Amino acid sequence: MGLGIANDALSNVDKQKINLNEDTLPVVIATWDVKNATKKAWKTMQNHESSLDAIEKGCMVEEANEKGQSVGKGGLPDRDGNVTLDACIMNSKGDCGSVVFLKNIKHAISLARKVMEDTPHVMLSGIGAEEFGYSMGFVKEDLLTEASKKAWNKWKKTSKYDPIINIENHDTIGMLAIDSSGNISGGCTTSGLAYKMHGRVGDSPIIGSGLYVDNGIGGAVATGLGEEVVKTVGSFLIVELMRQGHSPQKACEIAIKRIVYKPNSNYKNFQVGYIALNKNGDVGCYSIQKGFSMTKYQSNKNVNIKSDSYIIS
Ligand code: SD4
Repeated sequence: MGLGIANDALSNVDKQKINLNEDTLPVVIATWDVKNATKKAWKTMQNHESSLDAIEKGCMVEEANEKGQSVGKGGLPDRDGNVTLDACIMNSKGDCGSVVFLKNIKHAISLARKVMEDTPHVMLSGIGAEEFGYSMGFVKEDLLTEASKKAWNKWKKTSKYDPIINIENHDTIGMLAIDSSGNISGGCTTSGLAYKMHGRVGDSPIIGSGLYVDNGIGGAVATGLGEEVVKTVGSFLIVELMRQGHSPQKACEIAIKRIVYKPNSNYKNFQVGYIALNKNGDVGCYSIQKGFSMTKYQSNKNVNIKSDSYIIS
């Protein structure tokens, strides 16, 4: 692998150094079972669009899917009934954009891209992010669906904040893609943890925690209890482990163990899952609890792969 190569358009020499196998590209992977999203992303790259376009379009599929109660429209609200979204995106040049605590705009991933491309900043929050969205032509809409309102009303009977492990096997969507030019991009979008405190922001929009991409090395994304990912800067850690020569699989395993082995870690009570992709198109995934999975679209095959986990029983 070409450790430390951080370029955008790779020369043939660089391609040789990193064993880039164009026969197996493009590749897209995503957290959980999201075949419609990976299909959209892969077809976008087949259409000679960039990995960045693939990430945006792939993530948008889940943001628009009202049945998914952890992303975009239909996401479960905070404890006061507000649906607030977090998202970030990173391109192969190392640029990134992020929105946090965003209300009323469904496609948080697209707004994160606008922050990256059309502002001098990396992160916009709350009302500022929302107003920027309207100025860019995004539409205001109520993100709380009847189904999510019903779930919130039910939750209010006990009001017990207890993040659910592996919510409906389809959670925050984190996605990584490498296009046929060998350029890597990534994105992450979520409505965060259900019934969180108003204003809470998780790992998903935080570059280095929920997502990190280094075009010379690879990328990683996280899902699960964001507070625990932030404490170990999980995605950056995985990319740095790959830089040191670890495979994506091994890097994900080491990053999960970093959480598990923390003093007084109560890892048995929460889930964190990572997926990673390196410059060769090799992939990996690992989680604390059973039940996590990754979807991979490569060589015309769109498959959901069950993740190994630290806890096996
Ligand atoms: C968060 N990591 O807000 C996200 C949400 C998630 O399982 O992945 N939930 O902490």
